[in-house]
Amino acid sequence: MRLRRLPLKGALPAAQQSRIRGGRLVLNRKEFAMYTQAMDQQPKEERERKPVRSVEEVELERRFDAKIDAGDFIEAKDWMPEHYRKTLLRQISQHAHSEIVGMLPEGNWITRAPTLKRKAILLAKVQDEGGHGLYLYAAAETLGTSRDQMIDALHAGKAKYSSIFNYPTLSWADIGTIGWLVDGAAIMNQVPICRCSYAPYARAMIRICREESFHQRQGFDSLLVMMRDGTPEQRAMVQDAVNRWWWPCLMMFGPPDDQSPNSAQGMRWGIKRVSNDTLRQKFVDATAEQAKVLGVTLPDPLLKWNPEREHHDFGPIDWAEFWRVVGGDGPCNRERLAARVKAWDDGAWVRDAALAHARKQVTKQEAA
Ligand code: BYC
Repeated sequence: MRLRRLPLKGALPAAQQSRIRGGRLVLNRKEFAMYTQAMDQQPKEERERKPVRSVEEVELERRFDAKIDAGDFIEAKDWMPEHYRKTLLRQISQHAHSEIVGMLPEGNWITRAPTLKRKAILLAKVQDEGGHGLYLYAAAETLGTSRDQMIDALHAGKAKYSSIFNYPTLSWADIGTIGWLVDGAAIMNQVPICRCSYAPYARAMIRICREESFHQRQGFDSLLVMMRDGTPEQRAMVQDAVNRWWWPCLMMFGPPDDQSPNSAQGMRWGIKRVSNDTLRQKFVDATAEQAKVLGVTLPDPLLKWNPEREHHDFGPIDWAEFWRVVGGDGPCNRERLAARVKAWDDGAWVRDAALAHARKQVTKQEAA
């Protein structure tokens, strides 16, 4: 079988470098560990120094830029600038962590779902989130960092995940509201990523978006049933949930465009197709109409259709709260991280058993 060395590293002897084997990436852990350590330990002035680039590298970058400009996809085996690789790794791994941590607030209500039908729907949805996390870890691994390294960064508090999952789920209506608003915001943000320039991420997003659309609809349906056929207490419960989730959902799209350090480059590379503020506005416009159908009020006295802009105006977002939550000081940050670390530790026996089974298979194959 033909082996092809990846053009990423040069620090190890050729025999120890990572390769593409039969179309699959075969990682050398030692190589990647060396690589990330080197990144972390460089002094600031060295990190900021523009690297000397060979003629070959300049030509590779020119070809890469031309591909991006033509709207072509970049595959894992293609040459890519180091900063493009790191930006994607940051975004995809954060996205994967969000899906996995996102299982927790809803998982909290599986045992308390009010009917068998709602329990089955919620179980399927939470399992879907787990699946999304796995597709995304797999997409991120094609960029040369192992899933273990990404999970370690999450558990060490070094990696981000979506701010929205640091809020508590206080009533059953929170589950419908997460489906309607959180998944609704997720779809708005994620549909453009189906056209992301990095093909493995775009492919994962196509599958994910199909499932997210079911998630959003089941949430809306659950709230509609309570609002139409429920008691006054149940309707009040829905309104209370919407009041608590509305503003954190608007924060999901990230900081305003003029305060978003990664947007310009992300857009240039076709990683991001639509800006944070544009997506937020689209979400407000869509949900303001859906709220009328549900019969709930969105908790913003300034929310109003503006015929000149042909969009809804809305009130100011509390960005200090957003940065507090992103910085680790939201209502549930500590609880969420502790739950993930515990799940990892409790699952050690499963990983050990899987490894023992794999070893047995190899021994059997070698003996045959
Ligand atoms: N929460 O320059 P910016 C789901 C960070 S899963 C936390 O605009 P960028 C679901 C940002 O990372 C939802 N951090 O960044 C799952 C950056 O920090 P670093 C997750 C945030 O990347 C289960 C800094 O702020 N979706 O929906 O250009 C059940 C400056 O921001 C947040 C995705 O991950 C936030 N909300 O744009 C139900 C989608 N916002 O990394 C639902 C993929 C910003 O420089 N990701 N930050 O230290 C994206 O589309 C983009 O990464 C973002 C941010 C729009 C989120």
